[in-house]
Amino acid sequence: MDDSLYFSEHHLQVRDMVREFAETEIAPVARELDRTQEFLWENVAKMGELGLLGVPWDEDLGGAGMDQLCYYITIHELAKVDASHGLTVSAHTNLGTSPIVEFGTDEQRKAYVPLLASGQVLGGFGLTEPGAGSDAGGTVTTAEDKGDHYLLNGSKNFITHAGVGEIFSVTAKTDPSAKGGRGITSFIITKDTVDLERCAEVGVGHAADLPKTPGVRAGKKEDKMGWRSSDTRELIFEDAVVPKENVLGPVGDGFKNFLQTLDAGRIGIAALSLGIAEGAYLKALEYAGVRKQFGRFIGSFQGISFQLADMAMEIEAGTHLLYQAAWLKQNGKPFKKEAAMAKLYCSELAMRTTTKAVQIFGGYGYTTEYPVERMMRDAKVCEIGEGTSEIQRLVIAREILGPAIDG
Ligand code: COS
Repeated sequence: MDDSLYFSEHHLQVRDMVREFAETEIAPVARELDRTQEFLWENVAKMGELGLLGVPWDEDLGGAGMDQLCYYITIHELAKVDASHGLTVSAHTNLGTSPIVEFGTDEQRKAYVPLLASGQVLGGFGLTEPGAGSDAGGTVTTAEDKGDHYLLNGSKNFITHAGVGEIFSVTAKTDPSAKGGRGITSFIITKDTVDLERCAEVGVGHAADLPKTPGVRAGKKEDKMGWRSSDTRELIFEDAVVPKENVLGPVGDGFKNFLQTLDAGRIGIAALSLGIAEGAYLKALEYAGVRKQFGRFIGSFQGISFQLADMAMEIEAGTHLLYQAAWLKQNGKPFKKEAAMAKLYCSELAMRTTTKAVQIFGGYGYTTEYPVERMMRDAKVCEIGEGTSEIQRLVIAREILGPAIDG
C-alpha cells in the first residue's frame, strides 16, 4: 500500500517508533513469554513511558493526544512481533478506557482516565459471561438497587487484564424483568491487581490510593492456546458494593453502550490480526529466500512463490479495510459495518497466512524455534474474541439487508 493514502509524516514517525520498540524490547522475549505465560510488567512500564497506553486520549486527560490512526498503527506494529503486547494496548485502551471517556461524567473521566492513559494502572471490560458470549444481551449478573449503592452478584469470564488490571467497566442487569439487552447498566468497578509484589518491583501497575470495590476478585488464570502472555481470568462479584456515582452512562443503556465500544474494538482486533498476518508473511518471505531444497531457494518454486503472492495480496486488501474503518472513525462517520468487515477479513486472513507460513517453514515451522507456530496459535482467537466471525457476518448482513433480515 502507498503510505501516503492514509498516513501523514506524523503517522509514519509513530509507526517507526513503535516498530523499533517492538523489535528491541519485545522480539527477544516473545518466545519465552509465550512459553511461561508471564505478563511482562517491565514492558507495560516502557509502553506507558512511550505514551502507548493512552494514544488517542487528550493530553489534559493524561493521554498522548494522538489520533485514531496512530492508535491502530500502534496495535498493528506491536502485533507483527507479538500479539499479546498488541492485545494489552487494545484491551486497555479501547475496552478499558474508552467507555469512561465516551460515556463517563466529567468527574469519572478526571478520576480514572489519567491513571489509565498514563499506564499507571491497567483497565479492562466485563461483558462476557459463562452463558452470555455471542448473545451478550443474555447477561445474568445482577445489580440490585440498595439506595445509595448497587449490590453486584455474578461473574464475567475471559476477561483480559482481570488479574493485572484495576479499573473495569462491567455490565449487570438492573432490571431483571427486562428482556434481552434491555435493563442492563454499566458500572465502573475497581480492584487490586493480583500482582502487588511484581508491581512494586517494577514501580507500575498499581494505584494504592484508588478506592477499591469490596466484593470483587479475579479467578484463576486461563491456560490459553494463544495470546499466552496476556492475562485472562474470570472476574467475580460477591455482594460487590458499587456506589451510585460509579454508574457509567444512563441506567439501562449499558448493552447499547458496550456494543458501541465493541464496534471500535473490532477495528483494534483487525489491526492485531493484520499485524500477526504481516509478521508471519515477512518471516516466510525471508525464509523462502535462504532455505534451499533440490539445490534451489524454495522461493523459486512456483508452489511457494504463489503462496507468498497470495499472502501479499491479501495483506494489501486487509490493510485497506483496516485503515478505511480507522479513517471513518477518526472522521466521525459511521463505521459499524466497515469495522465488522475489517475484523472478519483480517482475522480470517491471519489464520490463512500463519497456516501458510508454517507450511513454508516445513518441519521447522512446527517447532518453537521459529515464531510462526506461535503466530498461528495467536491468530485463532482473533476469529473468536470481540465477536466471532459468525457475529461479524451477522452484523454485516443486518447492515446491508436492514429490517429484511429479521423477516
Ligand atoms: N451500537 C449501538 N447500539 C447498538 C449496536 C451498536 N453497534 N448494535 C445494536 N445496538 C442497539 C440496537 O439498536 C438495539 O436498541 P433498541 O433496544 O433501542 O432497539 C439494542 O442495541 C439491541 O440490539 P439488537 O436487538 O441488535 O441486539 P441482539 O441481542 O440481536 O444482539 C449482536 C446483537 C448479536 C450483534 C450483539 O449481541 C453482539 O455483537 N454480540 C457479540 C458480542 C461480542 O462481541 N462479545 C465479545 C466480547 S469480547 S470483549
